[in-house]
Amino acid sequence: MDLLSYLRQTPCHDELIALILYIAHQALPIRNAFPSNQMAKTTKNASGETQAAMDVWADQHLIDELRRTGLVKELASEEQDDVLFFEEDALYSVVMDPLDGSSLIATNLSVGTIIGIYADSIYTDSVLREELKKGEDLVAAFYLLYGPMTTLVLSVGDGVHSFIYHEKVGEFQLFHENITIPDGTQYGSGGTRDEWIPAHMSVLEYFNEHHFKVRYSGSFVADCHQLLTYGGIYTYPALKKKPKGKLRLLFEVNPLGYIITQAGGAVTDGYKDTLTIVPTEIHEKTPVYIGSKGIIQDIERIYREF
Ligand code: AFP
Repeated sequence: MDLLSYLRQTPCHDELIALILYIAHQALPIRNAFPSNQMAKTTKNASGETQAAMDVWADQHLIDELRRTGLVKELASEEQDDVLFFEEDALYSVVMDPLDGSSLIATNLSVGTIIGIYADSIYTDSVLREELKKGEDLVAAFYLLYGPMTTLVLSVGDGVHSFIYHEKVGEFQLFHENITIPDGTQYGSGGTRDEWIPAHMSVLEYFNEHHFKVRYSGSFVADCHQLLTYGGIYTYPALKKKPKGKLRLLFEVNPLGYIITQAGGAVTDGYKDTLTIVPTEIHEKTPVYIGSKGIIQDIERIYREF
């Protein structure tokens, strides 16, 4: 079954279907742009990080394409300082990390594009534009993973399904239906030992006691993707000097949190489900533990002791 046939079986509005398909089909131009965009840039993004040429290329490409569709009301990108306002009457708004895992571009390891879609606006009130929506308000989230295969993993609120791009037919075909995340015994942690807070050290002790092995690539989207197969945990915790960690709530943690939760997993900042956080600004960061539900429950129990 191809992506369009799958989406037509869901209650998704026609405009949402068109938007998902349109973004999905940007996978090919993005993939094709890697060879000529290998160098690092001197520019910095809204979080103060040096951008890779591919970050800038993918960001501009998706901005231009999404503006052109007429299907997007507001677009917030990890690479842009502010929300972009497109079509006032459009039914959906998009949050995106155009290229996640940019430090891996030069190594040819897997990176991806992360997309979250809200009905109407990114804000709870599209006129006042004061309060931003929570992750649990997303109506769809998906990512494109540029690995040995081009994979799309999607949830529109009815479980998680993966699709593989078949170049000969120019279509995404269903690969795995109703993916559920197993328990697993692997973890990957961002940050360094000297930066970790005591609660996180206790979590790592728990991983050691349970004989977890390490899997951490430097690409959040790729590491979450392997969680869907093997289970376990990805974490970028609060650090001593960075209490909110590194990952962006709107662009990274919420879309992946939505997908992993739909697959029967869970996501937490150590104390609460990050999908319930009301963001105070678009580039807000949050500590994150994401993956198998039982392990997340144990992690929250460990955090309650601190
Ligand atoms: P970007 O490539 O979008 O900047 O994201 C990179 C990232 O947020 C996430 O994908 C990685 O897991 C994490 O950073 C890696 O950070 P470290 O290099 O500090 O381990």
